[in-house]
Amino acid sequence: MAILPILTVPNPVLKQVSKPVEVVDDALRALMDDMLETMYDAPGIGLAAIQVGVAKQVIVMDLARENEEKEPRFFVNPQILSSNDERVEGEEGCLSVPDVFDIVERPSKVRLRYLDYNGVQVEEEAEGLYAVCIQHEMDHLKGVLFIDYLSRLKRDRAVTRVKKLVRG
Ligand code: GNR
Ligand code: NI
Repeated sequence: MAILPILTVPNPVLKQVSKPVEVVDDALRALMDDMLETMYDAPGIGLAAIQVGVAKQVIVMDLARENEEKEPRFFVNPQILSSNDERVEGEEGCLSVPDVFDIVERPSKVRLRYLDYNGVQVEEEAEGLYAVCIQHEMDHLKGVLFIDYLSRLKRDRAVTRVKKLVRG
């Protein structure tokens, strides 16, 4: 297991579109294990492979609170089958845009299909924080960041702030 460096804006790699995974094998599980360790270390509740520079459709997530038992989730080649017409506003942050938080509006529920850690296909409904997080992560797979939904002024300010933060 290893903690991998997390890319931050304005790294152009974050804009890349991730490719579907062909097989869920031990090499992919090793990547997912490293991503999970990296996410816990950050700490964050989700991480897409592109955030560690790998353009594959892979996401890890754990929505358990600090005092709860860990509940790691793994998503390979996730698809949104349908989403609710209802929209909810939630405050989002991103490990690739550290220290920036803002409100994003998204569908309140989504129906998902993905392969799990063992390559088994799963279909399920996500709502609440799960729905917000999976949509945030799936945006990463398309090269989209939550700041892309903000005004240009807010986005530019966010990038400037992160550049300064990262330089120290
Ligand atoms: O840790 C994270 N928290 C978070 C909070 C609200 C909405 C989405 C997220 S995901 C984020 C980690 C991250 O950047 N994943 O891509
Ligand atoms: Ni993110």
